[in-house]
Amino acid sequence: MSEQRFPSLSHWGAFTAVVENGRLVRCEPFAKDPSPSAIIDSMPEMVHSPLRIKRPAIREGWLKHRDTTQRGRDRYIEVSWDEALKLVAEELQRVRATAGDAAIFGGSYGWSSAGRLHHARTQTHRFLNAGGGFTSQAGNYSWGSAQFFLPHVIGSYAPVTGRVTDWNSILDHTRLMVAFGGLPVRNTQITSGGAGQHLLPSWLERAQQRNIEFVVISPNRADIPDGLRARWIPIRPHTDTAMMLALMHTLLVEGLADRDFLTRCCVGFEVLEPYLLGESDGCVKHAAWASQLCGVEVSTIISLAREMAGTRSFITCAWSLQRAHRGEQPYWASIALAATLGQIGLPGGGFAFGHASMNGVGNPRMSNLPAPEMASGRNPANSVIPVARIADMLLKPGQSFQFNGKEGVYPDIRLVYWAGGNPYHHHQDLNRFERAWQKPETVIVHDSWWTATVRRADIVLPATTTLERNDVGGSSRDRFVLAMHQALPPQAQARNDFDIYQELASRLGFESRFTEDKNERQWLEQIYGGVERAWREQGLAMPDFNAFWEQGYVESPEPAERFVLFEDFCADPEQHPLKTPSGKIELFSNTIAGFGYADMRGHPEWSPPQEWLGAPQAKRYPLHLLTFQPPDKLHGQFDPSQPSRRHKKNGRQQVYLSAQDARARGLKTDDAVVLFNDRGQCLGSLVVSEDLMPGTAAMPTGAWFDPQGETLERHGNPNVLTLDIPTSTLTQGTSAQTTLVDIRKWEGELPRVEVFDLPPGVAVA
Ligand SMILES: Nc1nc2c(c(=O)[nH]1)N[C@H]1C(S)=C(S)[C@@H](COP(=O)(O)OP(=O)(O)OC[C@H]3O[C@@H](n4cnc5c(=O)[nH]c(N)nc54)[C@H](O)[C@@H]3O)O[C@H]1N2
Ligand SMILES: Nc1nc2c(c(=O)[nH]1)N[C@H]1C(S)=C(S)[C@@H](COP(=O)(O)OP(=O)(O)OC[C@H]3O[C@@H](n4cnc5c(=O)[nH]c(N)nc54)[C@H](O)[C@@H]3O)O[C@H]1N2
Ligand SMILES: [Mo]
Repeated sequence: MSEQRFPSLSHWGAFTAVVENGRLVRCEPFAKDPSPSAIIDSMPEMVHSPLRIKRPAIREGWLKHRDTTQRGRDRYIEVSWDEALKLVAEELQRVRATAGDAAIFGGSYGWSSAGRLHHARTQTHRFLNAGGGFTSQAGNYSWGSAQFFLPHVIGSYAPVTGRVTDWNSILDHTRLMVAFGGLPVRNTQITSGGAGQHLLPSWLERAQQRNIEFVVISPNRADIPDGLRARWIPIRPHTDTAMMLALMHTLLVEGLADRDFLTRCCVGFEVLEPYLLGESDGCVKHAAWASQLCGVEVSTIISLAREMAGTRSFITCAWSLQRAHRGEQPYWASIALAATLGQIGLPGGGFAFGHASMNGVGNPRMSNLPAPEMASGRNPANSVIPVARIADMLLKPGQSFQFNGKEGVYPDIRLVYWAGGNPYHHHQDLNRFERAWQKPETVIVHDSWWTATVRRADIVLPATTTLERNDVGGSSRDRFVLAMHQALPPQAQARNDFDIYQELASRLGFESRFTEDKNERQWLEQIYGGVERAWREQGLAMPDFNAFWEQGYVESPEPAERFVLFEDFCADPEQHPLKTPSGKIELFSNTIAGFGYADMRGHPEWSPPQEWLGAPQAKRYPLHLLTFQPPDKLHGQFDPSQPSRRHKKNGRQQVYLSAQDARARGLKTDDAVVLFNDRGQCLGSLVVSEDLMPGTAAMPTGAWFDPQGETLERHGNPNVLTLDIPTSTLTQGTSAQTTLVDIRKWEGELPRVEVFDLPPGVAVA
């Protein structure tokens, strides 16, 4: 058969799927993408992987006697779709009838697909909503702390979603870009919903041509992308707040603070100022004070403050800074620092978040153009937990919790339903999570591959991949809407999540409520129609659905105007107030202070996180482990593929350590090592790095969880080590970056990694 070509899209970019004889043979990057991601090259291998789930399967212990303790250790029995769906329908009915709708946990957090119709999490919510409701999850692991925190300070969380001063404004006006957490281009391969273009490399190249200075403040010099001339200021993890406070202190005592801006556009500086000067707590936040904490030279802090005040400077903070215990503080402090500099609202000045956390941040794009969207409906059960509190919820039913000024109660979960996410990838302290995962009576998972979460489900349903169905995708950070043509028939017995839910809804008597009597094509037309209408209202010529589908994409023009965050507000705060209680930037928040939480005052402050290099535990575990995003894949997706395996040695995930720390432990590159703390141990393969600040270790996330016995993880999944506590009482985000460990050489034979074998009972063909 001759070659067939289909336009498609993933979170790592748009591409053409090339199919020969019913097999995906390669993915060619979208012609308009100047820097496509190599992750597309893993797709042929993964779509046809032996680790695909081929048939529905039921865990034996659960099937025979409703066991909940052997998840992850049991055999599977492959069954027909009819039998599997019958069990799922019965379980849903039973739990709703006996324990109530909120006893079903369907938060189903995770990245699913770029296509918006077949986005598994959305369909899970739609289905569970239509059936009576469920317990859901609020926020995300990405920037979930900022999401609930920033509205108190700046009236919105839009700047953390990517709606920040655009790169054109930076190119023309910024002279100095200060990046806390750096600009790791590897992360900008990805954007949620998928993009037509990857642009950060070209923005950085142009910035370089214009001699914009870059300062990267990070424990890891590898956060400076290849080819970028940048000054590296190594900093101890989690101490950015101290450095920011000292930068502010310097501005203040040297008469460089913009007092006009602080009074015109902010409230609360009268409380922050005495704190900086040490008048309110007896501790002056000068550079020498900060230097002790953050490890940055006094003179470096002072000269950076002067430099920032002396030129048009722009501050950006990686999302990782808020994925940490007290992660709100560096964000609040960076806003306060930018306010003290008085350049917020000026072209190329002020602050932003996540310039290299995701593709498209600061990408110029016309406002008011929605990306394709699919609604999930209303949840009648009205039960929600903060996303990262899942283990607490399962372990402590009935216990109350605080969240953003309100009290909630953890529901008693009997059934967990997950499609499109991988909690054994994303959650912290996985040994604790293993205990929590035994609590529910029934766990149902749809996925395409036998991931660690699937291996801990009672009922496993095989889902199609993106290439096996039609869809529409796109991101609010990108100018393209992209058609996703079905390139392959469903593999083995896989079904679309939508079709699985339709069939279940039919068995449960609410099919029309779920489908709204629309098939795939009608839904795609509706999703596209939403975009089409909004774009036309902005005066854009939009093709109709058929023409769009034929062409494969539509592209909105580059905006004529530059976007500068808070330009209107800063020009006239009375006319264009922020949506904060005061209408201004809140450097002191009465709302936050009014919550009375012990772990958060009303203004940005240095307050040590539970684990960091200055904590008492650092005597036992003297390395701060940073778990960065994997360069060769998205989270745990495609971990079995060759490109991902190439970043492992002896099958173990690589872990980076400074030469000094490696020497002190007698370790060298390629040594098998074990990382450990009181929560667990995982194996890794050592890489001695010239880039890491002593006292830190770095390991990417993404290795499929593969435990042996009670605490050893064989493969290199750092989430057996991470701390499962909230960022704060206020936002309850994940503290994934807050982790102390030590590392030693692994003695003896390396256990085999087994997570890439099919589980017992599952047939190969
Ligand atoms: N230590 C540490 N942990 C972290 C982080 C960190 O920085 N450090 N980062 C956190 C962050 S920011 C995030 S966003 C999370 C990510 O966590 P997740 O989003 O849960 O991770 P993924 O591996 O992307 O999981 C998505 C799953 O959906 C499946 N899937 C994809 N498409 C479909 C589909 O169409 N149907 C079905 N049924 N399934 C599908 C994939 O196969 C995959 O198993 O991890 C978090 N965890
Ligand atoms: N290739 C690839 N790209 C991805 C993803 C992926 O899985 N793969 N995931 C995507 C997702 S869902 C998200 S949310 C984003 C996340 O985007 P980020 O949160 O920005 O990504 P990270 O890699 O966790 O962190 C960026 C850098 O911050 C530095 N850092 C960590 N802690 C500190 C600190 O306390 N202080 C300072 N100054 N620096 C610190 C680390 O050295 C790290 O390399 O990435 C997205 N991009
Ligand atoms: Mo994320």
